[in-house]
Amino acid sequence: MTIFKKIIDREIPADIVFEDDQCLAFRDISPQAPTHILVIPKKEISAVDALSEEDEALVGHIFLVIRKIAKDEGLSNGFRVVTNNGLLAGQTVPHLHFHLLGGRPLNWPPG
Ligand code: DGP
Repeated sequence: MTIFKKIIDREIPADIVFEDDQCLAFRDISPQAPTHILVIPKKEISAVDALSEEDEALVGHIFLVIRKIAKDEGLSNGFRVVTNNGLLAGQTVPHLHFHLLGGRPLNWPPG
């Protein structure tokens, strides 16, 4: 069981900003920008490369939730959505998550 599943199950606390039947959003414990929120499916999917066709609507739903949270956070001037997949990308928690980053200029390319 990952730490994110424990957050979903309320076994460990998190600063939750949004929840519905399919997903949960909470502030990252180690924020890299003034707004740094993780949006995760409640379904235990380890990473992008573990997605299957049945997850298509779920991922679309998560992006609409990201859009809503970005609005709520006042990120009208821009924001970034990042998903790390696997070792070389630096994924540390094997539960699919989308980083929503904003509130400062974001450099490109990323590291
Ligand atoms: P990644 O490197 O893409 O796997 O990002 C994992 C993120 O999860 C990282 O930015 C830190 C965050 N994180 C890890 N453990 C916790 C936790 O217990 N609570 C919260 N809120 N965030 C966590």
